[in-house]
Formats: sequence, structure tokens, C-alpha cells
Amino acid sequence: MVVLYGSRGSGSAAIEAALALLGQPARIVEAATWVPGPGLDELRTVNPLGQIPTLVLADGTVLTESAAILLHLGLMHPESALLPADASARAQAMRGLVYIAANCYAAIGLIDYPERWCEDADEPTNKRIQAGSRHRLHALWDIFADTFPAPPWLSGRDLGALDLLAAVVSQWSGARAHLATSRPAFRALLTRIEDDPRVAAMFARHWPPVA
Ligand SMILES: N[C@@H](CCC(=O)N[C@@H](CS)C(=O)NCC(=O)O)C(=O)O
Repeated sequence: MVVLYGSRGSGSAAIEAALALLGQPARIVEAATWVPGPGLDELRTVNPLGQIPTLVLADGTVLTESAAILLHLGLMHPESALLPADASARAQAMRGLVYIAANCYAAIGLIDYPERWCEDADEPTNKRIQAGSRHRLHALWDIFADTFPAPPWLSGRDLGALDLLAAVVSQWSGARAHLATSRPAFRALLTRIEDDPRVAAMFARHWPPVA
């Protein structure tokens, strides 16, 4: 069985959702750098960054980086809809996965940990890094929405890996509130993705609906 290191409300939700679509069971280890404990200690033995999602395959292969994990799962299960079967559509899905990881997810890292990216930063400097990164993150999502059509899903005819990563990474740093105004159709698509019965319970567990 695969082992997924993750935590509630984190990027591991995208991998949990992909495994759910595949019907593949996983042992989930609660671990995150913000929750010191045995889970994090164990995670650091396989991923020195201590980041989640980290997936350990049945043969012990360690996979980090959400886009790489989703691509691997899609390529290992071509019968699934995780990646489109058509080569051009698949290429676009791969582009989208790397776009989110390299641009949007990376901006979240700056917002969450500004002190990692500036030497001797004081609090006002950290705040300026966060404000600039947040502004940039929202612009990156606008460009994503304009670049990747959803006919009717981002992954093509069926819900797939690109939908899952977009629905997870857009949860943070005010991206959805921004998109509600700037790109309402794309914002509605994000809700459609997380409300899909195949993944709805999982999304609700990670991001409980506000009453
Ligand atoms: N490049 C990684 C980024 C993963 C990442 O930043 N994960 C966050 C949680 S959503 C994390 O573990 N952050 C803790 C830290 O960097 O200390 C990916 O695409 O999966």
C-alpha cells in the first residue's frame, strides 16, 4: 500500500482525491512542518524538506512535488481519467499542473514563509513580501483561468488531476475571493470540482463548509 504524508487543509488533499478517483487505498500519516511530532519526524526521513504531499510507493520509491505525484498516478493508470488520453490535451494538462506548482503553489510558499526568502528581514519587510506575493498569486490565477479552458473539466471530458490541483491550491491566500470577482466562471468551476460526488466528502473533510 502507498503511504501519503499529509494534513488537513493542505496540498495532500489533491493526492488523496486522486487516489480516491483511482480507488487506490493509502495509509495516511498525519504530518506537517507546523505540527511537530512523530509524523513529521517520519516524514523528514523520506523528504528532507518536510513538505507535504509526500507519497511513498509500495516499492519504497519516494515521490514529492504535487505535480510529479499526480503525473505519476495518471501515467500509471492510463485507464483512469486523471490525465486526458488525447496527446495534445494531455500535454496541456501537464502544462497546467506544472503551471500551478511552479507559479501558484510557489507564491503560497512566499506568503507562508516570507522570512525564508529575505536575509535579515524585519516584520515590515515580511509583510511587504507577503502583500506582493499575494497580489502576484491572484494575477497568476487570472492568467490560469484565461489560459486553460474547461470543456467541461480542466482535464477534458472528465474530472482529472488538473481539476484536483486547481481546486486545492486555489483554497489559499484569498485566491477564490479574488476569482469570484475577476473570473466568476472559473470560480464556479472550482466549486463544481469540489462538489463532484467522487471527491466531495474528501474536500469537505479538508475544508469544512462554513455554516
Ligand atoms: N513544491 C511542493 C510544495 C509543497 C508545499 O509547499 N507544501 C506545504 C503544505 S500545503 C508544506 O508542506 N509547507 C511546509 C513547509 O514548507 O515548511 C509541491 O508542489 O507539492
